[in-house]
Amino acid sequence: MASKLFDLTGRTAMATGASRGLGRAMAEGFAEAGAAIVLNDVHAGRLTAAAAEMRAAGTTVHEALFDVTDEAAVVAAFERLDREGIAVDILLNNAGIQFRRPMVELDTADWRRVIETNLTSAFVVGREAAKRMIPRGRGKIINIGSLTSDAARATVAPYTVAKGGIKMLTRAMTAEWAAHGIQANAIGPGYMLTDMNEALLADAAFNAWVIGRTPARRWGRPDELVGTAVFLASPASDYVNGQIIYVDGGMLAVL
Ligand code: GCO
Repeated sequence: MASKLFDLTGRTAMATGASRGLGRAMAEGFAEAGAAIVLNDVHAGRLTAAAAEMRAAGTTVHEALFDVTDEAAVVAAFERLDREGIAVDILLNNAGIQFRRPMVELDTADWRRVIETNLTSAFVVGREAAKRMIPRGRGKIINIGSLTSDAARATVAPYTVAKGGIKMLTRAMTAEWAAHGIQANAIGPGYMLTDMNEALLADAAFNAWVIGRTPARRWGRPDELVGTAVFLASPASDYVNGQIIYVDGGMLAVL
């Protein structure tokens, strides 16, 4: 019984910004559960290398090189998948950037860039995926939020606002698409050991703060998101809609 609940055999999952880090770990988790992968990144070299590594591990990988902030490129990528007969059953909206700067020193252009990459892209890619999921009467959309979907930290305002928007976009997707058999949910990772957080990890004071503020007393590993991601991508979550699940070592649960 359990094996069927979490089985992704026969399904295809698109993961954006997934040649490395959290997205790569979750894409590999989907593959482990049986899914074929449409692997997206904006960096050609990273995408090619990641696809080769995943194929070497036995995964069916379709490479999808596009910038999630380029609407025309997103639309063209889905039209290409249509032509190739590749249906996206599961969408992992993972692509995102971080930009740390106090608001009084923040250029509006940098604000816009973070909002576009971390939030607007999830709408655009989600819309293109949903257009194709609705006629099929089923689909899974997993948006990657953050602790900052619910709590703010100084110097990361555009990221915080975008990730708060991800939580509400997930609910907006639910409002419009749940009746069509699409389950849209989000994952809020805690402080994870990724390239994006390299500068934080190297900062002894910040590192001490994370360890002290996290009940689990440690940073999370990218692979620790896989169980939640596979759950939200699988039949096990067919009646779960509009939720954000924090995988954060308990940080948001305590003062
Ligand atoms: C930061 C970090 C965070 C984490 C993550 C926490 O600068 O505080 O980059 O944003 O990456 O989003 O959930």
